[in-house]
Amino acid sequence: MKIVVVIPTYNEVENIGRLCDALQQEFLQRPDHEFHILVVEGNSPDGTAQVVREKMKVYPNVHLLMEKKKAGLGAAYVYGFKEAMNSLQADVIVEMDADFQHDPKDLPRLVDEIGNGYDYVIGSRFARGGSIPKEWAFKRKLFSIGGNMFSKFVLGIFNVNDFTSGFKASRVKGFVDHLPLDSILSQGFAYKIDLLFRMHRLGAKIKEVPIKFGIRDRGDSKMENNNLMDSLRVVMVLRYNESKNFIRFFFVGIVGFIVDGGLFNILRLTVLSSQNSVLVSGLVAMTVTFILNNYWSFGERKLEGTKKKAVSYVFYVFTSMIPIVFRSKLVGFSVNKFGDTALVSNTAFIIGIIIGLIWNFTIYSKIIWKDRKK
Ligand SMILES: Nc1nc2c(ncn2[C@@H]2O[C@H](COP(=O)(O)OP(=O)(O)OP(=O)(O)O)[C@@H](O)[C@H]2O)c(=O)[nH]1
Ligand SMILES: [Mg+2]
Repeated sequence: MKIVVVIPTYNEVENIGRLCDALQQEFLQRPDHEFHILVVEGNSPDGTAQVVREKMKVYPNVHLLMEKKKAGLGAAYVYGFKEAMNSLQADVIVEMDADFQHDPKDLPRLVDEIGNGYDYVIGSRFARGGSIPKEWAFKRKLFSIGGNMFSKFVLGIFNVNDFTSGFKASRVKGFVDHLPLDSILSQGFAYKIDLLFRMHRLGAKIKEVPIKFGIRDRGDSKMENNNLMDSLRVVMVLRYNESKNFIRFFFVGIVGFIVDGGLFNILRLTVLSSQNSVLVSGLVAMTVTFILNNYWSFGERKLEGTKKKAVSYVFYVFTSMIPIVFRSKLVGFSVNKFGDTALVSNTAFIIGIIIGLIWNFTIYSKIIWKDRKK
């Protein structure tokens, strides 16, 4: 396999040369693979690029990509990923820091797991056997551990413990080449959470390999103060995007309820009998929710064409009636079995509503407004 180790640098003059040397030693451990180093340089004023150029004379597998100016970690990686795929034709891309916090000796273990069939191998500080530096201030430890727990639960990815590790190996074919690199949610540190989430959604087989995350060897940290807030923002945006259809569907349901109830009473008090009012208001509410769902809740999967809309509408009305009939049967059954009390009938009613929500959302999102891109 062709493996490209992408290393972003900003003012790493004291580290990058030594890291290039150390990595070459590790490459020798896996002679079956072809290794390259791609340094993405943020136009450091300290002469980092010059050190890389010196190493390029010694090692033909070292490459330098110059950014016009420092634009953040996410931006540097996107630039590096594209170059690794397009110019270097990488099969595997490794992300790694320049400051020896990631031990070059761990590289073969990461690469081996790609060879074992995994698509996304994370050098994990929070897997059993991994660690963060004990020298870190309490606040940084807390943010790191807390942020990872938060990401795990909000994003619902339970087989990952380290969402912000910067030491990873990714398979290109079917995965990195499918990432929307031009629309990542953060130009900074939080790009990691976004890409991890997208790799997971692409169905990547993920493996965590424990690593001991060291302390920066030499030079100064480039950690941005807004990393934590930016990471929280990315997690929340990802969550919202995932749940957007459901949240909108839910609000459309409330609108439907208001239209149904309001119209029922208006008609009942004016032109129609109660029995007919309920039929008309029900149908109008269904039509309103169908239109709102089509243009808003599932707007990105809108139904096109009159025939398609008509057929879907009939199906919509039919399938949406099923939970209503079911709820009526459930209430009837419950009061017969447990007694006709307010508690029994309302509990059955609410259970019926919840089952109806799940039923309708499943039918709408999986059949009527099926996501054909997936
Ligand atoms: N090209 C580029 N590289 C960057 C940028 N920000 C950070 N880097 C590099 O990305 C890697 C990670 O940055 P670090 O400053 O080590 O961040 P960190 O590991 O979270 O923080 P420390 O524990 O303090 O080292 C290093 O190799 C940096 O030189 C950037 O904006 N552009
Ligand atoms: Mg570092």
